[in-house]
Amino acid sequence: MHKLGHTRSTNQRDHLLHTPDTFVRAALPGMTACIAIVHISPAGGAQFTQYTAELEQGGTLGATNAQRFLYVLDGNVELTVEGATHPLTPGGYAYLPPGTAHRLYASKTARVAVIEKNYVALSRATAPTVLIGHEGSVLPTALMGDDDLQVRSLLPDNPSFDFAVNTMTYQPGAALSMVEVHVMEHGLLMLEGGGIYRLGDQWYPVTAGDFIWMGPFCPQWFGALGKQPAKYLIYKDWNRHPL
Ligand code: UGY
Ligand code: MN
Repeated sequence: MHKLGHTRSTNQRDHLLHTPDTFVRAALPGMTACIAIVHISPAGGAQFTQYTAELEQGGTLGATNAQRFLYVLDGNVELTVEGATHPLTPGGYAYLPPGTAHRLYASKTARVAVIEKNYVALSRATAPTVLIGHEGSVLPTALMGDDDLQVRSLLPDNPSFDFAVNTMTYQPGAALSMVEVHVMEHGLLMLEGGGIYRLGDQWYPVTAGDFIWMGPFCPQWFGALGKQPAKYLIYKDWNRHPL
């Protein structure tokens, strides 16, 4: 049905709300039976790239020279790396250091959140090694003592990583305790539920399936609405000096 030019999507200097009605799909180099929805990239003002890869059964992702983080949203994939093949189900994730040879193959139709970032080295730390995990085995911590707001850090607390990826789960009515303004940027995919996101000077209703980019210093706040928990996957650059 025609929406007469209306959408919740908006592209502002310091934030982007990208809603499914505006997604445009295109294959990226090296993809087979796979298509990408690029949510944000350096062309949009970010220092990283995030896309959703939609794979048909038998589909594969292309290669990259950057670091790559994968989080399975739906379906089943197999990740072959360093001579072993790892089946990944929804909630399964992987971190691949820059230039790691690997193959992501969809054993069933699948959707995968993909984050790519050029690695910023530290003089006394080498790039991290391959990591494969499942969100279900990551212990949550309560954000600032609020048991209704649980954070799961999918990557280890280790300065060799130059980014972090977490999931955050809000019980209905839970909210960030403050408006955050910080140097890190975020890529955020709403996985479940919804609520109101403050970005800059605007308040946006958001729901599962939406993507948000927050640039450095973008004022941000979220409150969960509805009768089910709201949950999102959130990227941030991390562990590096701002200069
Ligand atoms: O990690 C964070 O900065 C997180 N609390 N931000 C957010 O949820 N918008
Ligand atoms: Mn934040």
